[in-house]
Amino acid sequence: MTERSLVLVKPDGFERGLVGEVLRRIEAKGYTLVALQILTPDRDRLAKHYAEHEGKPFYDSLLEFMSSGPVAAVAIEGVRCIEGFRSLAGSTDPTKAPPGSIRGDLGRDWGQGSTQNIVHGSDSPESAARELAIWFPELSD
Ligand code: IDP
Ligand code: MG
Repeated sequence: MTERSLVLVKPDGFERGLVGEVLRRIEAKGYTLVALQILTPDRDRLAKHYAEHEGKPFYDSLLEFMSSGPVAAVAIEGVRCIEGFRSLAGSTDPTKAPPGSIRGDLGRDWGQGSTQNIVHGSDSPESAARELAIWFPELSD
């Protein structure tokens, strides 16, 4: 079934000029770009987006990192694109993410408090709906 997912090119990826490379991989995989916006997210938006991580040791540094500069927010579409983009992204820790994935090919540990791993991707249909409403309310019916 066709579904939508939220992808973010995080501040590290944006600063390194990797937005085009991430979009290239999404398009090469065959998913469609539905909406794209460049913005520096404020803490309110990030607190909603990362609500599940509130209280974890890395939460404050995560919000600090994510609000440190522009991100590219992208709504993508395709059959099983939620699962598919998670596969393109690779595992959370870029040191261990497999070569061939975005995080494995382009990411590394920079010794920062919050893991800088270039991209975010929704992890389930429920998360995708919740996150798309936060970043692209205009797409909701
Ligand atoms: P995901 O992005 O692969 O879905 P999550 O567990 O949802 O990973 O964590 C959200 C983000 O929080 C990660 O992408 C990473 O930037 C950061 N993060 C996760 N776990 C840690 C950690 O143990 N230390 C530092 N930062 C972390
Ligand atoms: Mg996650």
